[in-house]
Amino acid sequence: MMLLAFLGQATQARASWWMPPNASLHGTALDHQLIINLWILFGLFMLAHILLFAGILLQARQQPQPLAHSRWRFELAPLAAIAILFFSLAIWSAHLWASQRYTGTDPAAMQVEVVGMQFAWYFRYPGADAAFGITRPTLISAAEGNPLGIDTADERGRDDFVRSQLVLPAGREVNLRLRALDVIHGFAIPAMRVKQNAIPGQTFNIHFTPTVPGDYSILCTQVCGLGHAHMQAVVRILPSADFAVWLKQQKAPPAEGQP
Ligand SMILES: [Cu+2]
Repeated sequence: MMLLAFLGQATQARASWWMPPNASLHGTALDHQLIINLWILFGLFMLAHILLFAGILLQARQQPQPLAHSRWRFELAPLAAIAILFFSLAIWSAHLWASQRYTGTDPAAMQVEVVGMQFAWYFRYPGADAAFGITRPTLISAAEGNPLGIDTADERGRDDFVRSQLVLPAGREVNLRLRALDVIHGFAIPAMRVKQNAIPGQTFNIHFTPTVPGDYSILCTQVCGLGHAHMQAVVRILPSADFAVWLKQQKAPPAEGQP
């Protein structure tokens, strides 16, 4: 009965301690890789303990003998096998990660700039010209509705608009340009299986395809200061027709605090 009650509780708790359901195209492969890793590690853990207890029981019955030269083979072979296994897993996961970071983005991908600063995320859309305008640190003024310092003297920047909520269409690839204005922040959307640091002075690109419409949490995963725990935002994935309507409604200059 105790066990049943525990299993029941564990199933209920699963929603909070396991990852949220995947809502992106590449996430399926990542989840698959994680599950295989966990099963392999569980198998090795069990095997190691079976060998350990078998060794203890056998030792208790037999007189200890000096290590024979031929036993090296039995020790080196499993060691080599485990090394090959771990290297293969590492190469496989690095390959999956690189496909999100380093391979080229679809030319038709949405472009959005994500800027982290203590303690908020800002999302800049390039507007109708699909090009981001120049930003200048001296123009940064959240009070004047220009938190990223967009220079309106640059024609490309005039139709840029900045929002505090990320809105994306389902089924279309998006390329995020990640920047940080003050310290290192960690941009993470657990439901999209996306995670990448944003570092001042550098721009990182990360691309993915959201598949399931809905609202998902965006978190900061680097302790970036006292307000770190509150550095959260929402990504809203809309069906592509709804997204087109939303995009039409957006106008530069940015309206502060409007999704
Ligand atoms: Cu942060």
